[in-house]
Amino acid sequence: NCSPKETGKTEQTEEVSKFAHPPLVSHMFTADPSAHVFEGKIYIYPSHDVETAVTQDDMGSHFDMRDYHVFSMEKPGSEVIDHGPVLKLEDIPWASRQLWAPDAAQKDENYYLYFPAKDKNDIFRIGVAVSDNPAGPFKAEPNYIQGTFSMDPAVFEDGDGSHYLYFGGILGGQLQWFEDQQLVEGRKGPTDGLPAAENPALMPYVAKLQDNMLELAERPKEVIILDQDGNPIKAGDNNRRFFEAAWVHQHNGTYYLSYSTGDTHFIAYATGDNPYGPFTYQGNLLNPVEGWTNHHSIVQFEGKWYLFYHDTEISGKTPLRNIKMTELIHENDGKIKTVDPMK
Ligand code: FUB
Repeated sequence: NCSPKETGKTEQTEEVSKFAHPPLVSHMFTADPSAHVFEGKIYIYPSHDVETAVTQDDMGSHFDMRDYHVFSMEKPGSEVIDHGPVLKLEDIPWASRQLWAPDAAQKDENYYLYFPAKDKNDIFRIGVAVSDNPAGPFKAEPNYIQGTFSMDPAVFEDGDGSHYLYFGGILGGQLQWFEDQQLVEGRKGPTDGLPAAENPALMPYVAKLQDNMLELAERPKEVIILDQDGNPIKAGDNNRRFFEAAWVHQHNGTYYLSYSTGDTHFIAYATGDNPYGPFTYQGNLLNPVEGWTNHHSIVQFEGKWYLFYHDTEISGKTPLRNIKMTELIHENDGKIKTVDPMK
């Protein structure tokens, strides 16, 4: 890749990008893309990253998002439409700050936006907002979903029409501050309550949603991720243990739980035979992206599977991300071909 100066030529040469896929949105910063097919189109529900005066810390306070936009595309490769702000922090009665990674679901004539935010006590909870249109606007329920804690909600619709809410994330996600699903007094720092390296890692949680999609139908259960020997992945196994960004999809009768390994920056996946797990670790489906966080979703559209993810190609800064997509290949043996986000 030579510049005109080096070659002595004057004509413009095109920079060769080191990134494997282009940003989908470049007029604003977007991250944590949760994609779904609604009404025959691809809808994307991402976080809306913004510049902030809040100082960076180990709890992720600098991820200071204040609203959500919804995007749609007719099909992969077509124009990405920004449907504008669909839910704002000031319109969520129980929330105080940090609108992190959302997800959406549909039931009957309504669409539901599930989102994490810190409550008035600065504890992450998961809220829900409702619309009759996948492009919003969404109206928040007056309170967060009772029984939820931590962040990164993802809703999976099983073949029988049941919806399952997955959630949780460690460090900035505060999962380590809860024991038996209760907040432990005095835990304040990012590592307070983390298990010792030789103990089982903290796992995401799942609960079936009520028919009204606004409440949990049961007490959340831990989603256990096992190694190939049938033992829970250990807290010190940073290359494989759950950190945040749980996502579930089903392919050929197998349930796939994928998630970010956080400080080792992979999107790993594990397989099981039902939505509750246990799931057995299989490998990585996405290698580290540029930027610290890695967060994705997986959706099927017209017979092909797509991975949505983000990196920091546009800004070069971790809290100012841009969403991307690419095809995802399930191999004949059920494994997923690892995507490399860099060329
Ligand atoms: O966008 C804020 C947080 O960063 C998300 O909730 C995490 O999954 C990570 O992507």
